Amino acid sequence: GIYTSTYGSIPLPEQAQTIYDFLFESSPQQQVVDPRGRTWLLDAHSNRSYTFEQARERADDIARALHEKRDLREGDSLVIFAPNDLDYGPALWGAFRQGAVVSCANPAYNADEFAHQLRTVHSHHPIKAILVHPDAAVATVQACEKSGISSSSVILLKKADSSSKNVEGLAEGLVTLDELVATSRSANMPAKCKVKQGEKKTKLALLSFSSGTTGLPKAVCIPHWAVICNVLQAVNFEHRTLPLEAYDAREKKGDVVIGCLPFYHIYGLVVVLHSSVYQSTPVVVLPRFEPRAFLQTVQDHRISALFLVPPQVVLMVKQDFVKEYDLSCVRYVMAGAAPLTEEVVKAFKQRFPKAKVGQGYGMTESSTIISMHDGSDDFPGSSAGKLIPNIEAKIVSPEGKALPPGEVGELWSRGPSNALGYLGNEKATRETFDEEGFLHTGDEGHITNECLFIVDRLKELIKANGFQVAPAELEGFLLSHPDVQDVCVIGIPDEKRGEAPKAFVVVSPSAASRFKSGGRQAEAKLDSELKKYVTDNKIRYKALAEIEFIDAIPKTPSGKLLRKDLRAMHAKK
Ligand code: AYL
Repeated sequence: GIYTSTYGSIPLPEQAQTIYDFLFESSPQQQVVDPRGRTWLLDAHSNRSYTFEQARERADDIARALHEKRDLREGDSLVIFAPNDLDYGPALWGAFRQGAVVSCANPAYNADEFAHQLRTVHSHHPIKAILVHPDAAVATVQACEKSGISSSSVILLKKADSSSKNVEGLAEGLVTLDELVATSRSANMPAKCKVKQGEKKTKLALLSFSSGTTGLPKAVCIPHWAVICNVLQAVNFEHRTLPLEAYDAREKKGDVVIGCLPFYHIYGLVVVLHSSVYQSTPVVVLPRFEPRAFLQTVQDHRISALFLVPPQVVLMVKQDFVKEYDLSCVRYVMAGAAPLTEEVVKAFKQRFPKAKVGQGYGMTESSTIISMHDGSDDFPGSSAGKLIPNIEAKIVSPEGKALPPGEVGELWSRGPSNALGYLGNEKATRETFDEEGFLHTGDEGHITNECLFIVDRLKELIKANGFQVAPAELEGFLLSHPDVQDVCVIGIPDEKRGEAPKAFVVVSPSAASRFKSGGRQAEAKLDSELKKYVTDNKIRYKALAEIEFIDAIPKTPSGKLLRKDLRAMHAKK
C-alpha cells in the first residue's frame, strides 16, 4: 500500500552539514554549476546585488557581528521580522554558519501575533537577536515587552527614514545591521559550527510556524538536513522536466527568478530562495507583491520563472492591465501552497501560450515540496503532480487502511525532508508524525496513474492567499468580544483570496435582545463591528469574509466543534 516516486531515489549527501556549508562549500560535483562569480541576489528597486562570493562574505560578516555583539551561540536563535530583502538570505546563512536556529515571522503581524511566536521560540532557543525592518520596529518593541524578551536584541535591517511607519523616534535609538557589522570587523572570525555525524538529520535550522491539523500556530522543527534534501529533490525533479538554467551575466542567458513570495514562509524560503541560488539562478528580490510593481519588475529584469500562489496566477489571467506589460520573457510559472484549479490553468495557457504553468503541493511540515506538476500536458491539469524523488506516500482510510489507486483517503507522506515535530508539543507531534516516519498531512486525496489529486482538507486549516489561517486563533479572538457567546470558523471559497474565513456566531443574551428589538439592522451592525474587530487586530488576510448568526454551534457529545456540519450548511445556502 505504499506509493513510491516515479522518479525513484536520488543519492543524498553523506556528510553532516549546515545549510551554509551546503550552499557555499559542498563539493563541486554536487553543485549543479560552478557558482563562483555568479549573481545570486538582486534588489529589484535599487539594483544592488550579491554574487555568490559577496553573499558569502555578507553572511560571514553577519555571523561575526551576531557572535561578537549579541553573543549568538549554537542553539540560540535569531528571529527575522522583515519583508524580503537583499540581506534576508545572508542573515539566515550567517546564523546557520554558527549553528543558531532561525525563526522568520510575517512582518505585517501585530504585536500580539508576533509575541506568540517570540514566546514559543524563546522558551527553547534563547532569542539573542531580532532582525527587524524599521516599519515593524514599534510592533517589535511592544511584542518584546509582552513576551519578556529584552528589546536590546533588536537590530534594524536598515536605517529608518522619513517614510518609515510609526517610528515615533523609537527606531532611531536602535542599532542597524550595517553598524553592527562595521563595529565588529576587527573581531576574530568565530569558528563555524560543525554538525556531528550523529546529528546529521536532526540538527535544527528553522522554526517555521504552522497550525498543523488543529489549534494555534506551532513551531515546526526543521533540520538543516530537511531543507538540503528538499532543495536536492526539487532541483532533481526540475532537471528531469523543466530545468532552471544558471544565469550567465555576460551572455545575458539563463533563467531569472522573481523573489516576491515572502521568505518567512517555507515556500519562499526553500523553493524560491534556496533552490534557486543553489542552481545559480538569480533571485530578483521584491519586498512584497504589488501587482503593477511586480509586473514592471518581471518586464524590466526579463524574469523567466515566476513562483506564485494561486490567487496571483488568477490575477495574471483575469486582470486587463496585465496586458500592458511585455511578459514574453516568462517561460515558467509555478504555483503552490493552495489548489490551482484546472480552469485557471486553461485560462493561463490561453493568455500565455509560450509559458508553462505547474504547481507544487506540500507543507511546512515537509519543508515544502511533496509533489510537483511540471506544467506539461503529460499530467492532468487538476492534479498536484507526481511525488518528487525520495518521497513515499500512502492514502489511508479513516480506519487506518492503506488504499489502492483511485480511492480517496488521507495522504500520508514519508521522505528525508519531513520535519522533526512541533517544538515543545509532544501530543501534536505524535498525532502528526508517526513511528514509521509518515507525516499525516490532513489533506484528502487519491493517487491515480501515479498522479496525486488533492480533493479536500480534513484538518481545520484555512488557506487565504496561500497563507495559513488557524480557525482556532480567530475563534479564541472572537470569543473575547462581549457580544460573542460561541463561535466556529470555517474556510469558504473566496474569489480574491482563494479561500477565506467565515464565522458562525452565537450571540450573547444582551446582543440577542438587541437583535429582537432591532431586527436586521441590529444584526448588520454587529456584523460590521465584528468584521472590524478582526481587521483592527489581525493581519489583513485573516479578515472575515462572512458572518452568520446561528442559535447553537453543532458539537459532538465531547464538545468538539462539528465543522463539517457547518461547511455543509454553508454549501447549501
Ligand atoms: P503550508 N493543492 C492543494 N492544497 C495545497 C497545495 C496544492 N498544490 N499546496 C499546499 N496545499 C495546502 O504549510 C494543503 O492543505 O504550505 C497543505 O496541507 O502553509 C497546506 O496547504 C500546507 O500549508 C510548492 C510550493 C508546497 C508551496 C507549497 C506549500 C508549502 C507550505 C509546494 O511547490
